[in-house]
Formats: sequence, structure tokens, C-alpha cells
Amino acid sequence: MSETLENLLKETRQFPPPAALAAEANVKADAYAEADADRLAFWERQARRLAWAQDWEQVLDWSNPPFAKWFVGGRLNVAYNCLDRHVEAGLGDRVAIHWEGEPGDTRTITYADLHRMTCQAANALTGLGVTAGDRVAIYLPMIPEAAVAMLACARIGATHSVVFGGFSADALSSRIADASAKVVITADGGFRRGKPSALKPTVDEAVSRSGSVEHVLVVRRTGEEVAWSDRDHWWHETVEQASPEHTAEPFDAEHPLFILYTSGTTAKPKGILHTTGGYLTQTAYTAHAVFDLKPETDVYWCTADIGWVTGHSYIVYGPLANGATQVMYEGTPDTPHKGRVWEIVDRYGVTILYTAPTLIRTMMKWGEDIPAGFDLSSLRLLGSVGEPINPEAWMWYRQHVGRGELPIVDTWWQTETGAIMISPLPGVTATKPGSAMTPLPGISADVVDDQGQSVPNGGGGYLVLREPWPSMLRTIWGDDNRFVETYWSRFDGMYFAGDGAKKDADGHVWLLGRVDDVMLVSGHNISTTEVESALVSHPSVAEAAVVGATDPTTGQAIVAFAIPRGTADVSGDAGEALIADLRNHVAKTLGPIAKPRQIMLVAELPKTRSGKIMRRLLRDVAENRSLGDVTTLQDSSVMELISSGMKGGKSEDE
Ligand code: 6R9
Repeated sequence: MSETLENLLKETRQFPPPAALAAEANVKADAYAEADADRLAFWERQARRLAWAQDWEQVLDWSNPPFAKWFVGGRLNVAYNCLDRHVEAGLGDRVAIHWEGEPGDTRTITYADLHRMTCQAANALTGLGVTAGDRVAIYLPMIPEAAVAMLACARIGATHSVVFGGFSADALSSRIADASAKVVITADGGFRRGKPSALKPTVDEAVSRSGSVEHVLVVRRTGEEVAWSDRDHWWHETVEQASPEHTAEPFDAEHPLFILYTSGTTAKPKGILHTTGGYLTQTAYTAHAVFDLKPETDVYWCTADIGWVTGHSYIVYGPLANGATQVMYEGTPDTPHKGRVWEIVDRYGVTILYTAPTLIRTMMKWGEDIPAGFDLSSLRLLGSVGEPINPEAWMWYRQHVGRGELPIVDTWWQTETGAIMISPLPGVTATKPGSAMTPLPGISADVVDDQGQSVPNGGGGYLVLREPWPSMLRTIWGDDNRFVETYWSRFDGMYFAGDGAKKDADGHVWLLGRVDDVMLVSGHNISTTEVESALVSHPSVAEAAVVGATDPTTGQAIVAFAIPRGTADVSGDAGEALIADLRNHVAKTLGPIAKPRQIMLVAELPKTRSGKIMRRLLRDVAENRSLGDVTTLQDSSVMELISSGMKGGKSEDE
């Protein structure tokens, strides 16, 4: 990317927070000034929200950048903070998790229950020889045992590495090997799309290839037949028979809490390492501040999978540290019907919903009649994470889920940042559809040009973080050099996030997608996000993905893939007419430079399990190459569909 990123999309709508929410908000406008006045004192006050067995001597040791130490000398236990202290405060009967399985089975788990289950799992892991500092791989469906397994590791100081239940034996075994995991916690399977989906065979294959694993702990979920070996132990025969008595020992604030692998754009996944005190401080604070979480009355639901960082920080650690009541759901949003998400909101009286743009755009595709069929009046706050949310998807979310009045917090962060960094505060910020708005109190984010100079309002460039933050990654597991190279070498003294961004006329931040995805068309840097948002702003488009394909005249040309909304007619000539209309619509919205060379109408897009569009694969299609690595794809049949459609229906008209 050269000096700036074009600033094409203009958005003038703005929505102040509802007065009642603003009046009662957990965090008010003064938090920004307070944090600006003394950033470290601010984070020190947030750390006081937790129970420490021993105080820290220093808030931040930044003497050896980029290797940070937060709350130096402090000691605490993460599981104690998420469970014991709530039970000790008399809240044992409060529901921690309303769990719903995909087939419709339910479990209600109180804080006392979750505490007991975690103590038993901690004892069982200790019995299997796991000690502080050992690594444990977790490969589970979305069942309460996933949270229990993570908390049990935290409780005994073992470092967990959660691997998505959808990943292959290859992906799993390379992650097991990279971390030399001693134990794997898995299940026979889980339920997805109405049927059992086996996990144990994948674990068997992965474990047979890696020498480090001594024991495999298996939760019985589907009841399907599984192969068995000497290293296997049923959860119900070990954990559920173990003693429920367990005293949580405190660990150093910098004790490794977990490793989570992120693929980024390069081949070898990076094991992002997070530690104890700073991570819990920032996840707990942001859950309180950004979701305005009121543990006594709210029912919170984050639809993420636990194998994504969002599941770590905003299903397990952030909400539980606050003593929240939440919903956890095992399955897919369209099983057995397309209203499943709204039915769950209705049934449990969900007040705060945190989801991803991919789900919102899928709901747009299915049509607004579906949420309209359920009582969503319990909702009071909506959140979004994972990708830029297109302004029209944001408006749809507010209109059809949020009754046209609920605040939306669009939260920007990464596996690497551990917790939310840029987001509105729901009781303070007048939001703009599509903007993550401003860095949270205590966070210093900026947008810089090629030379690392802050861009003026109205300009675009690279998103950076100028100061260390408590929940920052500490390194890439086993590879300090790669940590320095990847994040701290592009700009002197700044963390390089890898995302393009712009500041609007008021200085508010708009995320423009990964820097690697930025297109260079006739010398103009154009973000995929802005072209996608222009497409989604057309009434017939629910979702779009845009890539730059090599072009003999313009260097790169814009190739778009669009999913029509439920109501749009896309057969035959109507489809051709829509494509022509869409190209003109983009040119009119953003300017002629952004007019796609080619648009394909498709039924699906290739996505990762966390819903991010895999533009790399679409670029392969657009440039007629054979497909690259598809192992992190949620549904591999999607690519065949798109490739075959592409060959049959080229729609270049100029
Ligand atoms: C939490 C999470 C990180 C990347 C990040 C960015 C994109 C996440 C976003 C967003 C625009 C938002 N991203 N949230 N882009 N607006 N609100 O997603 O972590 O899976 O590591 O992905 O996701 O590109 O750099 P992770």
C-alpha cells in the first residue's frame, strides 16, 4: 500500500445513546479524561476489580519492549476470580450458563455448579499428571464442558490451547505438536446441522502423529460409538467421579494462561500467548464498559464459538469475571429453522446480544420476517465483532433486531489484542453505522501513513497501537523473533495491527479490512470493505466479497461476489440486469474508480469458522488459479460451487 488509502464512502447518519441507558451506564464520558490523565493509574484501578492474592509492585514494566510485563509481582487465580469469589459472595445460585444443545436439550448451570464442575476437572487433570505450566489442548463442541475445561486449566496453572471443533486432524496435530500438549480434552462429537458430528476420530488421528500426548479425556455428548485406547478416559468416569474440593492456588500475573492459534495470511499458524493478570483485567473491564453488563439483571449472549478468541474473552473470562448470566448455544443458526437465534433470545429473555457481521448479513439474506416472528423486546444492547460491519447491515441490525432504537457497539480487536480496543461506549458515544468510533479509555490507537506519521482527519492508512495495553499478546509461542518481526518492526515503537483504517472528518475510526486485501486500481488504493459496503447498500444485496485480480490495463481490477437478498429475482436476464445495476450503483456511490470489472452472483461465500471471508480463495478463483490451502474453510463445498459458477457465467461487459 502506498501513502494513503482512498477515503470513498461517506456516512452522515449518527445515533446518540438512548437517554435511559446513558443515565444508568456503567461507564460515563469522564472515563476518557480519567484514563488520559494517567493511563497506568487507570488500568491499576481496573485491576482492582479483580481479587488478587498478592498486590503488584509495578503496573507496567516496559523496559524491554515489545516484551511487556503487567502488574509485576502480583498473584491471582483466574478461576477463583471467575467462580469462587462469586460463590463466596453468596451468588452460588445465580445462573452462570443457560445452555441449549442443537437438538433442543437444555442445562441450567449455576455459579455453584460451574465451580463444582471446575474443581472436579482440576482434580482430574492433576490426577492425570498435569501440573502448572503444562499445555492442554481442548477440542470440544459448544458444550459447558468447554468452559469447564478452560477454567480447570486456569485453576491449576496449565496453559490451554483451544482448537476449533471444525478443524482437521492436520490442523489439530500441528497445534498439539507446536505446544507439546500433554493432554487433549475432547468429546465423542457434537451436534451440527441436525446430526452428530464426530470429533474423537480426528483426535485419534492427530494424537497418533504427535508424540507429546499422554492422555485423552473424552466427554460423552452424542453417544455414538468411538474407538478406544489405553490413553483414553471418559470424562464421566474421571472428572465426574473426582472430588469437588479444590483450593485455587494463585499464580504470577505473567503466568501463561493460554495459547490461541491464528492463521493470519501466512501458512504457519501463530500461537498467540496470553498471560494472567493483564488479560483478565482488560477482558473484565471491557465486558463491564462496552456491554454495560449488569450481572443482577442482564442475560448476555455471545454467539461466537469458544475456539475463537471472542469465545475466550467474551464467553468465558470477561463475562464470568463479572458474575454475568449468559446463554450458550451448541449449534448452527438455521437448525431446525432459520429463526433459531431469535427463538433463543425470546426464550431466555436475552438483553445483550454480541454477534458477527456474517450472521447479521445471513439474516438479511433470509429476510426481516424471520426476526419479526419473535418477541425480541428483552434486548437492550447489540454488539458486533469479527469484520467491518457494512453500514447497511448495521442499519438492518438496528432496525429489525434493535427496534430502531438500540445502541450497537461495533468492537474492533484481535486475537493478539486479547480484548476490545476500539468501540463505542454504549452510554456515551453517538454511533455512526459502520464505524468502530474511538479507542476505549486507556487505549491509544492511531492511523498512520507509510512513514508512521499520524494521518489527518479524512485520511486513510494503517491502524497502529501506540502504547502497550494490559491484555496484549506477550509473544508468539516459541518464536520471539517472529513476534517482533510481525507486529513491531513495520513502525518504530508501535504495534502494527495489519488492518487498513481511516479517520473521518470528526476523527472517528473506520476499519477497512486487512492491509493485504487492499486493491491497487490504476494507482488508487481502494479498500475491499468500502466496495463491499457499497454493494450491500443496494436493496438486492445481502452480502458481498470483493478482491483485486490482476488486470493488464489497471494493474488490479475489482472483482465482486455478491449474495442476493431473499426477495431478489436473479434468474436469467433479471440476474444480468441486476449485475449491470450493481456496477452502476457502486460507481455512483463511491466514484467510477471503484466500479467492479466483474460481478458474480453467488449463493455462498467461503468463510472461516469465525465468519471471516477468505478473500485469498476468491482471488484464486478470480485469477483462474487452482485453490490454495482450504483447511480453515468452514464449508469446503462452497468453493466448488463458486468456481463452477465462475467458469459458466463470466459477466464482463466492457
Ligand atoms: C476478535 C477477532 C482479527 C481481525 C482484525 C480485523 C477483523 C475484528 C472487527 C474487525 C473491523 C471490527 N476485525 N473485529 N474489523 N471491525 N469490529 O475477530 O479476532 O479472529 O484475531 O481477527 O478481524 O481485520 O485484525 P481475530
